[in-house]
Amino acid sequence: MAELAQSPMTVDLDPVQLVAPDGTPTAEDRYSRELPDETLCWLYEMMVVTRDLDTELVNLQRQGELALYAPCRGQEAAQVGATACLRKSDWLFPQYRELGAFLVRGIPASHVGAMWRGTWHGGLEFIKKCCAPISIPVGTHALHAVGAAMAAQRLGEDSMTVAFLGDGATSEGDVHEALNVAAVFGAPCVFYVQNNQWAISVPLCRQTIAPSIAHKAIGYGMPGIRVDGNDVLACYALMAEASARARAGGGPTLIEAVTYRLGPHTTSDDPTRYRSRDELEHWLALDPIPRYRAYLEGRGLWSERLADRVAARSRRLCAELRDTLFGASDVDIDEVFTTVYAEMTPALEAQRRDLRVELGEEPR
Ligand SMILES: Cc1ncc(C[n+]2csc(CCOP(=O)(O)OP(=O)(O)O)c2C)c(N)n1
Ligand SMILES: [Mg+2]
Repeated sequence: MAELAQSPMTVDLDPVQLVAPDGTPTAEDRYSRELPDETLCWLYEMMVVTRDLDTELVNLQRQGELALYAPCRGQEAAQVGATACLRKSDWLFPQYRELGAFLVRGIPASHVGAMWRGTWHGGLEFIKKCCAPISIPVGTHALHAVGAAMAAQRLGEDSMTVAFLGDGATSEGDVHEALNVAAVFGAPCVFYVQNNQWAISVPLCRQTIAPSIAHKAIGYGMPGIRVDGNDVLACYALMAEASARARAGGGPTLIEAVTYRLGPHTTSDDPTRYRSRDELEHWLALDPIPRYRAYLEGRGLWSERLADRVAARSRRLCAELRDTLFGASDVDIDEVFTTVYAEMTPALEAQRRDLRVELGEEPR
């Protein structure tokens, strides 16, 4: 069990940045940018593919094919970087906006689509891909991530868990409890907060008046660090460090990835009602994809051939997404009732009958 934190903890307000917005390497020398060339190109590929599939999912919603969708445009670096450095046995506990993390983990976009279409209420290949179902109730999954981390600890496994949280989620009681218990028991869990500046229409300044979200780590007695969430290599490096610490028994870390949601909260939202054009312009100039492309160009790794290959893969994956979604059979509505308990309760039985009557499958 953890001792009381002895050394005074500090959190730097300046986010760690390895690649400047113009694509040049920064002077930061505490973390490495050195990855194999193919990994550097793969990170680019995953960010572009994430953006293209995200756009396709928005379009599918606009065409009436999905009930709702929460786009991740602008957060590709934060999601791809933080997931790409993990092992496949590390568990992901997503909020609901983590398309980039799912794709890096090898979960097809059609699984995400089926969830938002309402034709599948299962997880995202839960066990096979070590990925929990998305959590619409904000922040509740932070507790699950800590519980799973503590289970791994007790089983003597060397896996760790990641709780993907938003800035808004940090105001939830569940997240406080998760952070505290993780610190006390040294749980191998990383709390990865994508601070995208907004929780629907509530700005960060109405969420907290702490110097930063990462500063809250001090109160829990765990390391807290801010990273430029639009810098894929910085997100990779910080998660690599925090996950290695967790696996080695060094306990949890709170990472605040400073980023921006370029699109609406969900397809039901109109962000022009609550944020300014100037703010959007500011963040558009910090778009993670052109920045990383410029970095690859500087290293002689970007080529038209790479761009063409990535575009072709995106097109193929978008077509696959549409074909799989449209080709799927209708959902078996019984599953909603039969998969809750080992034996159905009388209340569920009654609800099932009501629904069947409403659908005209049983007489009134
Ligand atoms: C417990 C709970 N309270 C409120 C909501 C409504 N709600 C849905 S998303 C959201 C904002 C969450 O913001 P944040 O954690 O910053 O994540 P983001 O959407 O920005 O990725 C709210 C308040 C909810 N789903 N669950
Ligand atoms: Mg947010």
